[in-house]
Amino acid sequence: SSEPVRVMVTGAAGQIGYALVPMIARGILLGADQPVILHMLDIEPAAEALNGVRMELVDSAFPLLKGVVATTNVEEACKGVQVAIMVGGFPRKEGMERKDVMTKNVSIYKAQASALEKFADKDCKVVVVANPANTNALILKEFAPKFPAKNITCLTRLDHNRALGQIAERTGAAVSDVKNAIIWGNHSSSQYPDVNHAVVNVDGKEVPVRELVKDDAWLDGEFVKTVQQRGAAIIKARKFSSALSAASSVCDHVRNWVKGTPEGTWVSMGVLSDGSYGAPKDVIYSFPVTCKSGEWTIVQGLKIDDASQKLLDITGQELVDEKKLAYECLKE
Ligand code: NAX
Repeated sequence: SSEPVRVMVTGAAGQIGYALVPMIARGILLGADQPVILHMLDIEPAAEALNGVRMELVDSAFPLLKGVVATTNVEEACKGVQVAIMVGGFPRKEGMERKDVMTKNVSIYKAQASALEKFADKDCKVVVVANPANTNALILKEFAPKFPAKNITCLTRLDHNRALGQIAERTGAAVSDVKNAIIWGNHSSSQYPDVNHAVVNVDGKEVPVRELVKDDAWLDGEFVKTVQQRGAAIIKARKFSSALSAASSVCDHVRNWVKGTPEGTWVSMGVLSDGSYGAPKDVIYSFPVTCKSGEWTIVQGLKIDDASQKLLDITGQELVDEKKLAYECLKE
């Protein structure tokens, strides 16, 4: 069988970590025939909990799991990793301003950028989950200049999957028959979940979602809001933020990136913007992408109507503002 792939999960003692590491060890991330070695990082106050997760991984006797590194040392955690899933961060607590969260997290990502650059595999693929996900990813890119910029992405696949799920519920289709929704921009409530190119497979024929649903007011209104606000709805219902859906979407993101997307299907990923569709350059912006041979490519040539373009611009501007704020935070 093939050599094990080293996969790092930061914040591994947290909620998403607890849902994610067993998925990785079961082959959901890289395939049922790909052995893995897990590198789990967390901070000192969570060291005991992290060791508990390590013990449970041992107890699960996962056949694909060839080793576990559980550490609070970021350099040790990064050593030789080929996939880095950055979940670790400082959560927003009640009463905290956006700027306070930003200050805490961008300094974490600045520090981890150097460790990744020095110790990770030269072609390591990185996905940032921790919020503000796009801007944390941008900070990683900026402070790891020797790292290939195309290898640094952020997770908007959960939002993408939420959009597919909503369309499936509304149309009664199986979610596996729904594809090509798009999440544009920031993983925040300014994101634009766009169904204008989404299709549903009905008896072997791809039918545009708009034709099938026949309710533009719902598609442009409640659907968009539901996807944008789904995170908050989960917190309200569960008293904790999304964890299993976030973990599952991380696996979808990395698996499609490494193993490719099916012909005719695209997915949403936060990637370094080249200005496609009028998005601001040099921010991490969520686009529709296809993946092949371990590389993502932004889907080109989609027709964007005026109303949509305005929404693409708004979420883009928010990313420009966040970038500016991040640099102000780093100066302080
Ligand atoms: P938790 O607070 O349960 O876990 C975070 C873990 O990170 C903790 O164990 C903490 O000790 C650790 N940590 C803090 N600083 C660290 C550092 N410097 N190095 C390594 N580890 C560190 O949060 P959880 O619910 O797991 O969520 C994790 C992050 O994902 C949050 O920032 C959250 O906002 C973000 N999310 C992003 C989503 C996305 O789609 N992009 C969706 C889910 C989630 O809300």
